[in-house]
Amino acid sequence: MKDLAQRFDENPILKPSDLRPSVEGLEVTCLLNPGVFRFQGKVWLLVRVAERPVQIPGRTSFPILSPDGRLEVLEFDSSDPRLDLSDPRVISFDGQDYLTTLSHLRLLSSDDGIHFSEPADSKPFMGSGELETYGIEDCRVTQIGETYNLTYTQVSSNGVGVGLRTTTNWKNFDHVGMIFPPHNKDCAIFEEQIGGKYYALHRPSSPELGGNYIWLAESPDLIHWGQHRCLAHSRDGYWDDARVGAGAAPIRTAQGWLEIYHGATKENRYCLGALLLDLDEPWRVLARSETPIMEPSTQYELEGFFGQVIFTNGHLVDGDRITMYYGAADSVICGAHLSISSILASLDSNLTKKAQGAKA
Ligand code: MAN
Repeated sequence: MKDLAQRFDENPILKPSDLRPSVEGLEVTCLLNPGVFRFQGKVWLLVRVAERPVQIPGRTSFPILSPDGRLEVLEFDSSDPRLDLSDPRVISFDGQDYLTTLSHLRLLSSDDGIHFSEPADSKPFMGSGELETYGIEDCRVTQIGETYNLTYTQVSSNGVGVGLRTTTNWKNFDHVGMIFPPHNKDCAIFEEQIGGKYYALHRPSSPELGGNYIWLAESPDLIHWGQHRCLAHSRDGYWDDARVGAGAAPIRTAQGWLEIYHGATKENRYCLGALLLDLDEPWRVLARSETPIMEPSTQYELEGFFGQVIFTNGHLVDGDRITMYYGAADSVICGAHLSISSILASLDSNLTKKAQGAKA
């Protein structure tokens, strides 16, 4: 099937050199996976900014935060046999895992949705407390009424979980805390209640028995989540055979909730596909992409800090048109337009069993 995305001619729209480091001594290494929302007539991106010290040959260094917010730099001899640098995103030293970069979130705004800049008075969102010492990542922004709900990945030596912060004015924030404990990420809250309950997609991992699957949870208050149900497995022999995870909030269509999700192969090739969920019973998967709706193909998607990656967790919807923002090759921010009706037409709805990932 052909790729359905119309990429912006201006791509990449943001690259690391466009932003200042958050503190002197660090470099902005990558820009990734923005949350997206409208506020006060502008389009806003909540971009993940990954930083580390400028690397000195023969040394490997990376920052972490102390629970009280101080920046510390850990440094190792790159030839130390206890060091495993096989994945550019993760460092393993003597059995202890770290990230090679420390991520925070930064707000950028735009009048046209293409040219973004950082308002002079805006402050970076840093990790805080003992659950965010390795940073915060990949924030989904779901507006419900006046409140913007920010669900993001909290990383620390305690594990990887989902945090919630809320705001109505983007100046004052309520740090609600961790809503899905480790190991969990890729949490997208629905923009409206269904049958009086809030719903969220999330992605726990159970590597020994099970896998990296998309789940659905419900809540009376956006804080306490239960009634967990597994919606979509990774699928052997498919483009999403190793892991799947939700993108941004599902889009309400006449046919059902349309969710754009990422799927990765065992070789870490990240593509996008879609799930269609029943409007009233969102735990019922009606259809799923047999083949990707968007796959890495341009030079900026194929090559970078971690190549062959398209990862989205933010979009805007105007009628049939989705303006989607995404991280390419874990390096730069890009945009693309997609048509809801074309995605729906591409889904195979005779696949309910396979859609849920049931083994044939
Ligand atoms: C994980 C996440 C994302 C990242 C992809 C690809 O799913 O950490 O932030 O973009 O991997 O590296």
